[in-house]
Amino acid sequence: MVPLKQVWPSEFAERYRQKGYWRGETFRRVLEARARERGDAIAVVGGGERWTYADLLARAETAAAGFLALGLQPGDRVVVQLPNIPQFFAVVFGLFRARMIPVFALPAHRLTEIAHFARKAQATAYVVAQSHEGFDYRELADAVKAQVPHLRHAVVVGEAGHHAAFDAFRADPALLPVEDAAPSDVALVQISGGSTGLSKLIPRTHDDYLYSIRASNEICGITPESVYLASLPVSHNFPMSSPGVFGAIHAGARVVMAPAPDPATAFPLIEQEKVTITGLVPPLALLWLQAAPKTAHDLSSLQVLQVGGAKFMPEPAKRVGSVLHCKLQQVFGMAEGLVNYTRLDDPDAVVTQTQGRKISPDDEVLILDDQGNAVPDGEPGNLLTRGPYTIRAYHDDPAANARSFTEDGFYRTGDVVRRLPGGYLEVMGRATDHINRAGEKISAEEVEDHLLAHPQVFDAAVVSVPDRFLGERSCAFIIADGEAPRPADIKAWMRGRAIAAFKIPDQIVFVEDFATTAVGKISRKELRAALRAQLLDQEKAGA
Ligand code: AMP
Ligand code: DBH
Repeated sequence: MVPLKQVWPSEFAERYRQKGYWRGETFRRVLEARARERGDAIAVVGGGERWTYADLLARAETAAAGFLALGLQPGDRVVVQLPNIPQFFAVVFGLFRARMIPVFALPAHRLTEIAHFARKAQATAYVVAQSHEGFDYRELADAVKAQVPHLRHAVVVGEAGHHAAFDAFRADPALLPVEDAAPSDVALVQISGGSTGLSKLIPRTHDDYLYSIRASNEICGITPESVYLASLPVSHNFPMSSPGVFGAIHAGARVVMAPAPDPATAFPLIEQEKVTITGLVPPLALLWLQAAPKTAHDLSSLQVLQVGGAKFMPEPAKRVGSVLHCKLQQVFGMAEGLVNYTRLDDPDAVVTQTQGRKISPDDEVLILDDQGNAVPDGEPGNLLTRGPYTIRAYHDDPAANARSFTEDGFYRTGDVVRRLPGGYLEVMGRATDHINRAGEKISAEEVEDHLLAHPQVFDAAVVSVPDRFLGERSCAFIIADGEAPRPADIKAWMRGRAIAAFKIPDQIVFVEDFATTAVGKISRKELRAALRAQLLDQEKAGA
């Protein structure tokens, strides 16, 4: 079994500890401390439930006992795929209490992705909600168990059917481990959007993740009086940790779980719960800007709207203040680590035109040309980084690690940025071929690989195309093998591959050949670029 770890060279680890970034905190101790200090304060609201910090601790301990009673062991990995419901926190803090490691999947993931995460993490259990947005996760759990033999247990929040019922877990203090995890242990596993091939696993330690959360709280002004609305799916790194729901819990503040991020769901919650801060991806921010002037709901409690995950354009950015009567904060982060924020007291021009600056004085940021030389300030270049909360390696993936990390431990983000005065970054684009569809990262290669499995597909290239609403959409160029199927049939067939719906191409264009590749020496990367340029030219000519 490949051990799950994340290690910084000792001279770095020592420095990060000595500077007080890594404080020896663990998630278990954070919750225990909050329950001691603020036991009666409301921690989590959602789905008709209101849990105090004392309730949350008790529920986490019950969950921990339940997982252990199933026969799971400390150190086990557990794939967690839950929508924004309060039980998310009972499950996750329960796993922390039992010294088990959550692997976070998004609600949109399906069999292909879940089986991949479960295999890669050698997970022994899978936690789902009975259903969400019309999809039955219990059936998915059956399918995952059938494919992944070491995944022995599925635990269901709600009606469990023949699976283990989370609601039937019983407290049993005798089962709980006495010893806590070490702060340098892996606390949880995030999933990378993945620029090449399948998603990679990102192991984050208590030390590094809690540092990024604590520092984010300071930058974002989170206090015990804050109310954070989880609008985006909480399993995503942004609403989880920048500062997100864990930031709120670290501060002893309140988390409100929105079952969906649309204005019709979120606005009443903002009014009822006096929400002070939330985070959105740009397309949702556009929807909120459209809906806010017409709403009857009182949004005046909202102090900060964070926007991140994909580039927020300056024009809509300028409207946030006057339309939503709150501050905009741009957030440019990645599950691998580095997070940049505009600061709450920055001038408007900085907030609307940059994606912020790094959290930590010890975040090392390099902007290099393709030869590896530093570019002058103001010029675009490839962003590389290392620091006290940026990973040094993906889990069990030597090929990806060789590609993604330099020998001296810098992570190649794949983003093209330029440095502005004060160390602020502007995201200009990216060097890799993933598609950033409304903040969901899609690997072109992964989608091409699915398309190539279709009997009538001879070759396929998937590219990103600018989209007014999504920011980017995906377009698949396909050379048919014989008669071309209808695009709708290709899409229906893709759905049958049991993958997240956001990976199904938005647009499908059949072509006779990839003319530019006739010589066969051009790279797929150049092919994608050529096809993309061709499409944009055609659209321009047609417009
Ligand atoms: P992931 O590695 O899947 O966590 O996705 C992180 C990537 O999302 C970054 O490397 C950027 O490409 C993109 N991203 C995140 N936030 C922003 C932002 N505010 N502006 C532009 N791109 C962003
Ligand atoms: O897109 C991201 O992955 C992201 C965006 C903003 C992120 O991981 C984060 C903040 O922490």
